[in-house]
Order: sequence, then structure tokens, then C-alpha cells
Amino acid sequence: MKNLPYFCRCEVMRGFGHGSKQLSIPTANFPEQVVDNLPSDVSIGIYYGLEARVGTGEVHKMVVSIGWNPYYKNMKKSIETHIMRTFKEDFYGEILNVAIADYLRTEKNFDSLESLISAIQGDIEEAKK
Ligand code: ADP
Ligand code: RBF
Ligand code: MG
Repeated sequence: MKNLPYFCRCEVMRGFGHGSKQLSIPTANFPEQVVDNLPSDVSIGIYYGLEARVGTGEVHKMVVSIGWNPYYKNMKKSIETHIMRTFKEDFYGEILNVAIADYLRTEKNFDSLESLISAIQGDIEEAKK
């Protein structure tokens, strides 16, 4: 993937409302135009990032999922960023900067919500390393 690190910057939109926040893994979703402009060699899958920054705030580690979320059978491809820190407030409409550094794994389907969550927690541990 010669386009890595891949930088993108756009406002945060409302996502599919699957309740990621209730699972303690909220994901900031980018608008469709960001998804449509992804270079073709940035494959579907889960990545970790060097940088995630909301507005002019601090820089944090992150994990990002690029794909169709097979567990939820989404019809639309999405780019969802989970920033590895706790925010007091939502930041819908704010500009989010991300630097997608490297690939962790392919997107998978799971037979339970628990297995999806534990896979995501595993990604977060990998990203920290
Ligand atoms: P949606 O379906 O609208 O994307 P989520 O449950 O995924 O809803 O929550 C995402 C929203 O939560 C983000 O758009 C952002 O405003 C907020 N948020 C709070 N903390 C975080 C975080 N650590 N990482 C990503 N988004 C966060
Ligand atoms: N969705 C899937 O269907 N399969 C996956 O393998 C998958 N991996 C993810 C990894 C990370 C790090 C993140 C942040 C999300 C992932 N998702 C995956 C998306 C997930 O289904 C979505 O964020 C839900 O809204 C969580 O409830
Ligand atoms: Mg989301």
C-alpha cells in the first residue's frame, strides 16, 4: 500500500447509530465523499494511526475501520475512527484529522457482539504496541 500513511481531514458526520458509544467504542464517521476519494490501493480492513486530532486539539492514537461492517450488514462503505481517549462531549461537525499508519487485519464477520467487541479491543491493544 504505497499510499500509507494516508492523511485525511474532514468534518465528523452522524454514523449508522449502532450504539458503538454504548459499547465504549464510539467511532467518528467521515462523510461519503471521503470514502469515495480513498485511493484504490488502501484496502478494506482495520488500521492503526499515528495521529487523530479534533479541531485544534491534542493529538491522540487511534484505530480505524474501513469497510462494510459485515457484522451489521451495512450497504455502505464507511471510514470510522475510534480515538483512544475519553472525550467529555461529542464532536459532530468538527474537523477530524487522521494519519492512517498501517494495516492490522482484514474486516471480519462475527457470530456474536461479544466477539466483535473483543476483536476491537484486541486491535486497540495492538495499536498501543
Ligand atoms: P455514530 O453512529 O453517529 O457514529 P457513535 O456511537 O459511533 O455514533 O459515536 C460517535 C460519536 O461519538 C463521534 O462522532 C464523536 O462525536 C463522539 N465521540 C466521543 N468520544 C469519541 C472517541 N473516543 N472516538 C470517536 N468518537 C468519539
Ligand atoms: N465491524 C465488522 O463488522 N467487522 C470487523 O472486523 C470490524 N472491526 C472493527 C475494528 C475497529 C478497530 C473498529 C473501530 C470498528 C470495527 N468494526 C467492525 C465496525 C463496528 O461494527 C462498528 O464500529 C460498530 O458500530 C460497533 O458497534
Ligand atoms: Mg460511529
